[in-house]
Amino acid sequence: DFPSGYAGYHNLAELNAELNKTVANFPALAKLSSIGKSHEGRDLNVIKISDNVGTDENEPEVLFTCGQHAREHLTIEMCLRIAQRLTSTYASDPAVKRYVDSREIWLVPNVNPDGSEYDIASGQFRSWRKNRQGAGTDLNRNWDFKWGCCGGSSGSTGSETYRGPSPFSAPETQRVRDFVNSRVVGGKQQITAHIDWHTYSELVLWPFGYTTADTAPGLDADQARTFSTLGRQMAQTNGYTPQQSSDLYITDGGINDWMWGVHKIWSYTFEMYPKDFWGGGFYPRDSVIQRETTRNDKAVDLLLEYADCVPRVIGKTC
Ligand code: 0X9
Ligand code: CA
Ligand code: CA
Ligand code: ZN
Repeated sequence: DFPSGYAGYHNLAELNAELNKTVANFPALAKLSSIGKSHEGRDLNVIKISDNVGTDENEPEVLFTCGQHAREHLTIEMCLRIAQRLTSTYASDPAVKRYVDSREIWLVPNVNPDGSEYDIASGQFRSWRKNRQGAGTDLNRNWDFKWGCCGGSSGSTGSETYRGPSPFSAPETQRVRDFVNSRVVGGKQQITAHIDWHTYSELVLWPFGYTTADTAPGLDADQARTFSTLGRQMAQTNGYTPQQSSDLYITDGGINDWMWGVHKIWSYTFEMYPKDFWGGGFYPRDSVIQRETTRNDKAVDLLLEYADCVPRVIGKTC
């Protein structure tokens, strides 16, 4: 389990207990289900939050994914906060009520449960990043858009950025892929916006990651301007640094490139607290959880606000 100083973090059983509690307390707003199993057979849970949660309504859908990287435990707390805030403040916060009533919000609070449990199993952090299939695959290099194209991943099994033997070789990326594909209804992808949560560096990142070019086939100048305008607005609310993800470094097979390249979902990566290694790196103390998750409330609200038509942020209509 988590070492001392970290007991405020939720291990997988504790996370699931909290999600179950949320659903029990707000059955009209929250619904929990499994999108399938991890490599080691753990459930990959998704929680949906909306009014009339049992009905697939014609509302823009928004996705949040957490924990692709095992050691980035603060991101699990971020998804948990989003689920808890959108339900527990629904009755008291008119803005939250407006978002929950007019959007369908999906959270996959732990995309890599095998990895995160392995990271804490000995009682001392193992600094584990990948899933637990063989020597481990970096899930954020395993997505099938420009997979392995551009030197932004590794073909060596032992590497921290091992892309896997083939695109979607990891059951975890397969299951999230299938879920997102299942949200194409009547030929139209229902999910319009997405944040994939990571740590650390305090960054807001957007596609493409495979190329440093600002525009590319499937990403025109208006779309690039839309990504950067909303990215900068969100960064203004939390003090993170906004940039195209490839300005940090090239990645290929990443989740944002697939979400945008294949589904035209406005997909961001947030790299949370701390800014640097000296703030605790991947393992900041549990005392920062409340502050550093709350810090992103306004950015989350902005994404929900624009989810009906993200290009509205640059004055365009949909
Ligand atoms: O390398 C990653 O997958 C992400 N950083 S992390 O330290 N959490 O591993 C960043 C992904 C964003 N994409 C690019 N930088 N191209
Ligand atoms: Ca609804
Ligand atoms: Ca719907
Ligand atoms: Zn990460």
